[in-house]
Amino acid sequence: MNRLLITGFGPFPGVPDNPSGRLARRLATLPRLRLILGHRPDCLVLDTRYGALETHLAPALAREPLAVLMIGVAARRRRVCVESRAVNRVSRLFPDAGGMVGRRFALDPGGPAQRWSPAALPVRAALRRAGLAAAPSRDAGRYLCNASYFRALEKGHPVVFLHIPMPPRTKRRTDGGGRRRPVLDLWAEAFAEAARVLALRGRARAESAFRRSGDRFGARKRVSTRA
Ligand code: PCA
Repeated sequence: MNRLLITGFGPFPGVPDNPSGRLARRLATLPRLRLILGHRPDCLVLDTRYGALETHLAPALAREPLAVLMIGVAARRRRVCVESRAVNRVSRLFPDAGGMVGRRFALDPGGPAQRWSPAALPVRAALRRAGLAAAPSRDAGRYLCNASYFRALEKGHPVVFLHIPMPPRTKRRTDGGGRRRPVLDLWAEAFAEAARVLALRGRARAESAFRRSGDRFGARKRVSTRA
């Protein structure tokens, strides 16, 4: 059975402890999410290196996940942001965790200028239902988050990228029931609702692909009975 894939990132220059990797792991092991999905999602914490897109992200995408929920940190944002597009551009200024910068200005010189995620809108609605006032964004930057999103959107899987701010220093916030909770826990719970919505879209996509392949099979069968 195809599973949901959750990704986060490891450290990079200026961010020695990346909360997105921790949040991805926390979300992937959330018992409630396993219950909602009916399976334990896969989790991939990527090295923040351009090379990791080829060596780690591409093979995970080739295993045909049901859907992909991607998480990265954007230290200057104040709210969780739902990214609706990735652009075919890469920074040549900011080195990755291995000291490399983008070699060209385009991620894929033959590719489209941008890729949109149709799932961004329903995912933002899901986060809001879960009590998280996430903001929309059309700018995932020109660094690894944008590059990984551009790659993941290529094959038409339901994919959404969520940028999180740096968790506040106090690290605790009051939840709906008035309890003080670590911010990452609150985000993980809201992200579970986003994961549910993505997985539903993934199942609908898989079912329609299955139906289309059944139609083709039926058509072949009709031809061969007549012959
Ligand atoms: N944030 C960076 C890359 C890894 C991460 O967590 C970005 O916004 O591109």
